[in-house]
Formats: sequence, C-alpha cells, structure tokens
Amino acid sequence: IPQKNPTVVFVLGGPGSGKGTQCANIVQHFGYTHLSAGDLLRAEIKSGSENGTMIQNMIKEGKIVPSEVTIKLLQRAIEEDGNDKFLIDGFPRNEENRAAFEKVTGIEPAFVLFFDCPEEEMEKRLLSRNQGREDDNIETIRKRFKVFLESSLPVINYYDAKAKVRKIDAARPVEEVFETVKAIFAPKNE
Ligand code: UP5
Ligand code: MG
Repeated sequence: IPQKNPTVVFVLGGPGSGKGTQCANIVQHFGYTHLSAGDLLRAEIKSGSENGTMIQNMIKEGKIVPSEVTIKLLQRAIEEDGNDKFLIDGFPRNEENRAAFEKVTGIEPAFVLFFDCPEEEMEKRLLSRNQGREDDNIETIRKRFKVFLESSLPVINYYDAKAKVRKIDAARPVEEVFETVKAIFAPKNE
C-alpha cells in the first residue's frame, strides 16, 4: 500500500559536499529510505529508456534535467517503497523543481539538510572520487558549481526563509559531520 503522506527530508549541498555519504549513515541509524535523484537519473540512462540520451547529455553539461522526468522517477520510487520516511538527495535543484514537486506530489519537506562546503574542498573530493562518473572532470565540475550557485542556492534560501534549513559544516571529516547530522535527527528534535 503506497504511503499517502510520507515524511520527506531534502538533502541539499554542492557537488561533492557529501550528500550521498551522509545519507548512507542516516539510513543505517534512522531507518530512512535514501533516494538520490542523480542515482535515479543515472539508472534511467543505464536502463536504455527513451530519455536516456537526453539525461546523459544534460548530466555531462552539469545542467538540470527537466523536472517532469526527475519527479516521475522520485514519485515512482516513493510509491514502490513500503517506508514512510525518505531522504531525497540532490533534489530540488532549482525553483521550478521545487514548485513542480510540491504541486505534483503535494509533499512539503519536514526540513532541509544543507551540507555547506567550500568549492576547493568539493573540487578536491570530486577529482579523487574515481567512480567513473562522467561528470567528475574539471570542466563539468566547474559547470556544476555554477549551476549550484545560480539555481540551487536560491532553493535553500527559500526554505531558510521558512526556517526549514538545517545547515551543516560539511568541510570536516565524515564522522564529525555525522555527529552534527545525528543531533538533528535525534527524536528530541522532532
Ligand atoms: N567525501 C564525502 N564526505 C567527505 C568528507 N566529510 N570528507 C572527505 N571526503 C568526503 O562525496 C563525494 C566524494 O567525497 C566521495 O568520494 C566521498 O567519499 C568523499 P558524496 O557523498 O558522493 O557527495 P555528494 O554531495 O553526493 O556528491 P555528488 O557528486 O553526488 O553531488 P551532485 O549534486 O553533483 O550529484 P548528483 O548525483 O546529485 O547530480 C548529478 C547530476 O545529475 C547533476 O549535475 C544534474 O546534471 C543531474 N541532476 C538533475 O538534473 N536533477 C536532479 O534532481 C538531480 C541531478
Ligand atoms: Mg551524490
């Protein structure tokens, strides 16, 4: 039975800020389902779907895939999962993503995690990741940073104005960052 009103936490932050890494820890400790919009889009490329080539080209250019494509993937993943709480990682990336998701699903996030990290540190992490991601080259990384600043930060500011942003210093070691994350998810803060 699909959950009608799931709890959703948006996990945002620049490319390489550690969203995926910290989501894996949150899943272990707090029982959320992790949905990475980027992972869903990369799976869609691999599946050979009709949108695959378009998605691949946009990711290679660091551009934001049309929201109907991403929202359909997220919505399907939420409906297919039995859980009632989800981390949505790397989405919404612009104002249009945000408004469309809210309109289509009727879901508003409980809160938004923002992994705040300097570009130099994110660049270093991405260049040494070595997982064969087609967007982990310096040319695409620079484009991703630009899109983050121009299109994604305004979404974080939107939620900040609603007092929904939990900003985390993500430039520290993984374990230290997770200590801060843990305090945010601990029941006393719910
Ligand atoms: N690492 C992690 N934490 C560390 C720490 N504290 N100290 C030292 N190292 C740390 O981490 C990146 C690397 O750093 C790893 O090697 C990790 O071990 C290390 P990771 O946890 O993977 O960071 P993350 O923030 O998840 O980085 P990612 O590259 O996934 O972020 P992006 O936002 O760039 O990528 P995403 O997959 O979300 O999107 C990719 C592209 O898909 C976008 O550019 C866009 O083209 C497209 N897209 C859309 O169009 N729409 C969407 O809704 C989503 C994506
Ligand atoms: Mg990621």
